[in-house]
Amino acid sequence: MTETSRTLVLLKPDTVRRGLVGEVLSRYEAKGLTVVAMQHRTIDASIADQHYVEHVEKAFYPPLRDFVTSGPLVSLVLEGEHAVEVVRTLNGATDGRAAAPGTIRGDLSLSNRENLVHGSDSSESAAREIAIWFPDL
Ligand code: RTP
Ligand code: MG
Repeated sequence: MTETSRTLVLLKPDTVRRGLVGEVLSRYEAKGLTVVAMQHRTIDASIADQHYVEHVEKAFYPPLRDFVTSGPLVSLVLEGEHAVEVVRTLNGATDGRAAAPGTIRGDLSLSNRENLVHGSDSSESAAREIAIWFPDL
């Protein structure tokens, strides 16, 4: 039997501002992943700090926090075969300037910070992040 898993994805404020929500979402759906939860919201710093707990002490965090709280974003849970790894592959490398063509960041971002999307980096991270964004799921 095929095993399915879930991952937490953010379409960050640059995706919403640039009108790329449909473009990015369609790539996940076209790949075969299923949207099982989705919300459009603007977060405050405390949610950002919880989500990015591994980064809060890093030098790049203050501008990252300003960015992710700068306007509405779309949070979603995607489900499918190897969802965590598949989303990371579709997203591409962190820095849009270095990300491979064909990936979301490689095709659509020129930034190391405003890189359009977030995807959980492990199944443990996915469980932790889904509990933050969708506590009722
Ligand atoms: P994400 O968590 O958003 O899926 O991205 P990632 O795993 O590829 O990257 P990560 O290392 O977890 O960094 C989280 C987000 O912080 C911003 N960032 N800025 N040096 C910098 O200025 C820098 N490094 C990372 C990016 O928005 C990155 O996605
Ligand atoms: Mg990460």
